[in-house]
Amino acid sequence: MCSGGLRPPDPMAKQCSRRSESVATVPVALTIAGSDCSAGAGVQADLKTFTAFGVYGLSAVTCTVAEVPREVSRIEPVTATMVREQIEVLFKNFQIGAIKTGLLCSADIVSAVAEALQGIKNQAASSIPLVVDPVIIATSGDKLLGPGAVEIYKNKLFPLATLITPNLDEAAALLETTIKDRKQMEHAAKALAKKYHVSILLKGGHLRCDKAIDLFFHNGELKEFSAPFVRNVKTHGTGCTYSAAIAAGLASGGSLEQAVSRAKEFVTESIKQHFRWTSKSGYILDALRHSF
Ligand code: PXL
Repeated sequence: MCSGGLRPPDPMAKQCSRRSESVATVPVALTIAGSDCSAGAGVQADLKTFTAFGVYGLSAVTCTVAEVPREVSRIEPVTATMVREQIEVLFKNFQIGAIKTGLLCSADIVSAVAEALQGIKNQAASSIPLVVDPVIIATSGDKLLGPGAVEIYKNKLFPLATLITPNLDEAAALLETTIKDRKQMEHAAKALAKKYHVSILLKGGHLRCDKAIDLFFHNGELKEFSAPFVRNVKTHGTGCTYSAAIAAGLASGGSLEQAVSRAKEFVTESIKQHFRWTSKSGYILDALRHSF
């Protein structure tokens, strides 16, 4: 039976109009990194961080890592062609405000990422900030990067970076030296900035003093970011979280210094408020709580 013009209001129509009124545009950031199945590091940590900053996170996965916080059991790379395709399809479609790289796994993948980002840079009117976290060794001590990859970082990826965020071991490996105290940290941060013409955030957490001291060398000036060292937390993924938080700050339009400062607060809080479980074999499993 046809009821003519006396149809009841369509509830879906109301919902749709309400939805379209509240459509929001948020900043977008991209992580190019590995997948950590225990979700404390890698792409999983990065996406949680982007979300905590109110940034929409995209990901290009470089490898799959089977691991738990204290042990890496297996790493398998994605093909370099597939990594490149993920990056290119995302750039063709999204307005990406900042990029970070994490674990890139092999020399071939570092090279593919650098070539893809160089191609995008050549096409774009302005360059997109790039934070490079040069992940070489896991917190557990496991080697994460294949042979020859460090050379490709130096020659192809660092020249595209806005900021490089090594920890002490990574900076020491890049400079082929050792870094044991605050003074040597300062030398290393300046030496890396000079060598690669880029800003440096050297993370000193591994010095294990009362404070977690990071040195930021930017535009010829050295600035210290420090926070009380949080003891007895056996977590991993702090480096991933830190660089993702910086990328989120940059995607949101902040300056590099503002982004680093806020990221340091975020990492410190995320460690302080960590989660804890006991594994089936009796080990403690800690994980960052990605929040302010
Ligand atoms: O924390 C370094 C790191 C980065 N990326 C992935 C990892 C790890 C540590 O294990 O698995 C994917």
